[in-house]
Amino acid sequence: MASYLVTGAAGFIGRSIAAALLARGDSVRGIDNFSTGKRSNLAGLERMDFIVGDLADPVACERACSGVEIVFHEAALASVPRSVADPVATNVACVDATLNLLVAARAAGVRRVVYAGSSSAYGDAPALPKHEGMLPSPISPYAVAKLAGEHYMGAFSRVYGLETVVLRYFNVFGPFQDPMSHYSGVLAIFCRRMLAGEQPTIYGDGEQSRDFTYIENVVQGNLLAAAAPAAKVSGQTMNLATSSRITLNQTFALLAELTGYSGKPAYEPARSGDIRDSLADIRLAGELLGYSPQVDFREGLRRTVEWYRAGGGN
Ligand code: UD2
Repeated sequence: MASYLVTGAAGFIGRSIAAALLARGDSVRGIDNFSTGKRSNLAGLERMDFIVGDLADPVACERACSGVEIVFHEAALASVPRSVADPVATNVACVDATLNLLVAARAAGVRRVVYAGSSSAYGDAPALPKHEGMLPSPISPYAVAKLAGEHYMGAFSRVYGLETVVLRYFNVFGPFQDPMSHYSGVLAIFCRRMLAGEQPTIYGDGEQSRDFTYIENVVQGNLLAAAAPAAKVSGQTMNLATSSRITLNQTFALLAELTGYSGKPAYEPARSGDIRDSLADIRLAGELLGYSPQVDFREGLRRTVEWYRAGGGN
């Protein structure tokens, strides 16, 4: 039986991966510094060996990697506007931390690291869908930092023979995403506000589009990436998404139906560093992992609204 480490285990995606591993009986360690993760996200994960620690500290990385075979590296400061406000903090949490983790993973004899990449790597070029053969063109400090992490994965695979797999997530949403921060993902913020009868804000004209990906699909992609033969996936980068896109205005209308919100959104100027349109080509993950999304956007949104309605995220 493999032994797994999940970084960012008290965060939205990390806790969801840890829950899936524990549910199938695997042995899981988690690490989080609670910078954006929450203690309440650890409910139900009591069997996880949990460490409070910051990956910017090499000693914490060493402790976390000891005895581990496979790492899911989800820890990050995941927000474009946060990185615009404080690029150095984003760099420390996304780049320094990733390098420290890789060094510790190699020293501990970890076999594989599966990395949470970001669709922001593609930048704002108009060509859609985005496929992995396109040249990265990050436009925000966050996108640069996540892309640097991807390149470190590639280098550790080439130079040291560590097995690495990069999964480029496209706007993940679902239960356990924090709705409280100004830096939270848009769907978490909209769900919370609209269920509370508060007006949501759309930055820009609302015609920007995203390939919103329900969390269950991302968990499935990670489990497949951990299990796939090294010859097929090591050193590879692939999109993880649903390959359908929707505008924010359309999303608002859907959420109005699901939440019963009857007001209109407020419109404010577009945020700097923001990307206009995003849509993934997911054929590579299909070929290399056998990945295909199991939950579509509407069903994912319905489940997500129900989770927040039942008090999740408070
Ligand atoms: C980027 C990445 C995503 C992930 C994420 C981590 C792209 C296309 N996507 O997501 O893969 O790495 O960063 O944070 O680069 N918005 C509003 N009102 C709000 C909040 C947001 O209108 O209250 C807008 C925002 O300006 C943007 C869209 O909603 O146009 C999505 O914003 P987001 O912060 O949820 O995610 P995004 O696309 O920056």
